[in-house]
Amino acid sequence: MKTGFWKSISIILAAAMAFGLFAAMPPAAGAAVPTDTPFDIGPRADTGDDPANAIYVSPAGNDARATGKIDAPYKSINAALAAAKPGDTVVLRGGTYREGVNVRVRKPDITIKSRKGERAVIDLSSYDRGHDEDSGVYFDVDSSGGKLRGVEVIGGYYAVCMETRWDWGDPANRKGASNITIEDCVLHDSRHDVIKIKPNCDNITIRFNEIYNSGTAFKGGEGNAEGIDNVNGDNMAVQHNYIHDICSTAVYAKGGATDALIEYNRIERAKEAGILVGFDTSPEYFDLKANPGYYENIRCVVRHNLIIGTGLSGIGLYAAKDAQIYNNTLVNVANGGLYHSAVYFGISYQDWESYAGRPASVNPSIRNNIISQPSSFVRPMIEIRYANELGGLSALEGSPLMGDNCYYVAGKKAAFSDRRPGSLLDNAGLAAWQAHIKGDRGSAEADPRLDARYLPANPTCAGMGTGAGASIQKPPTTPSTPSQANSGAEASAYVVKQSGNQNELYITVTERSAGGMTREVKAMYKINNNAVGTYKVGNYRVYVNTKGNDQIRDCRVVE
Ligand SMILES: [Ca+2]
Ligand SMILES: [Ca+2]
Repeated sequence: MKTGFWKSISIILAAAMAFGLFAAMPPAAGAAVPTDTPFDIGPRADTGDDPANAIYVSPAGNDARATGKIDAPYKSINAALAAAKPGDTVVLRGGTYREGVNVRVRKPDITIKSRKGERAVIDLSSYDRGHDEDSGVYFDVDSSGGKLRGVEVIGGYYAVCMETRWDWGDPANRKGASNITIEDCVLHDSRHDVIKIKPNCDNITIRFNEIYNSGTAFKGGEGNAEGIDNVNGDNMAVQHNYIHDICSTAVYAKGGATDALIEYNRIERAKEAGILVGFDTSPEYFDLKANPGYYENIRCVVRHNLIIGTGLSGIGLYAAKDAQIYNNTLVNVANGGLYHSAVYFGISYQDWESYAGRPASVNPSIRNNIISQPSSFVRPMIEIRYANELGGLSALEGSPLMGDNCYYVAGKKAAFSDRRPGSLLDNAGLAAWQAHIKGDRGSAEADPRLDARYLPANPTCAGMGTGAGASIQKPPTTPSTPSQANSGAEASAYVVKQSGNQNELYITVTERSAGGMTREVKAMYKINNNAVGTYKVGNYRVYVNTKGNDQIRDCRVVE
């Protein structure tokens, strides 16, 4: 697909080559973030004012004479970090920093940020001798509470790495670097993963970044280099990022990662999958007290992502427990042709260890998604894998809870497959699939007619896909924790007047768990003046009375 992004890049490249400027061109610094996305992605310009305790660093600074004040900055970020106390902010002036080693954060609650209106670049594409394993920015085990904001990082083994005590040091303290926020950054051209989250690195928030070109170590060949690779880090939030041109999978959370929230990201051109809920992890990384069944992923929420152009599944589930996959839009996914389906149930092997668990995925909820595929697509929309190895491995236990999805393949019928011997279904149509799983009600096979911003123009798809309804909003400041145990649900609604007799009705159902956590399900319907009706919102039906044209006279969950 020739997107605006590629057009603009082509023009820049042509201009650069014509004028011989290519080598001297400054990094793009997020300029290539596409604007045809129905929610905000990529770095925000405002990195905040300098705090009173700022320690300044400048490429023109001098470590020997530095005070850290703005008129006597450090030259080296690591020298400033050595002088910093917990709670300090290291403010980087514009320009390129080549430390030759990790920028290594060893103390808690340190912020590293570009100065407002300036762009600092940490370039680790060349190394000091013997440091080619170093990352661009390395949050060491004692760096919890750290922040990285508004900085570009080029290269590194990982561009940004969170370190753990999982397998070394004091056995009474296995914690990793936690409560870290990476925001408004441009992170790219790492030799392996762009962002690495190791076990027990919990509460990592990654938002409003541009993340691209992983795996430069592989020089265009096959290799494992994710955009975001999370192995057993809990409560990760990945929000409003633009993640593109990834050498393997754009984002995965595996090894028993719990409560990840992955939302409002645009993922484009991943050679392998877009988002994997779980994958395949060596057994020694699992926390068997919290997760005795060796689930790769627990309670992940994947919603409102736009995923375009992946070689393997747009979204895959591997040994995933209680995953929720809703309101995502998938375009031209699983286009490699050989493996996976658009949404795929895969199998974990966990190193084939006799004691490992490799459970089937269980209790997934997949609803209100749009999958729009070109005529070149040859794989199923959904496939449940089965493997004969290790006594027989099923990718899913029971049937998935599904509904209100839109499936479309240009010029062809959508196909659905279940490879489990006890419930075989081979490339069947939607109606046969619905009968097979006794579900996926309310789903349609229809061209969503995605517009220039990937929103469905086909009214059959109202409430489906990313950006549906009133859900185009900023992310919460803290990741929400989803829960399966809903003790109640409340509905609210409002009307937006359109031309003539036409209105848009936005409905939100807020689920409350017994533990007090909340989760929202949203839908939008085109209605006429004074409409009264019952509307589907996720798995709920909500009665709304709009008598008085745009007034909400009554709004309640009826089932
Ligand atoms: Ca990896
Ligand atoms: Ca954990």
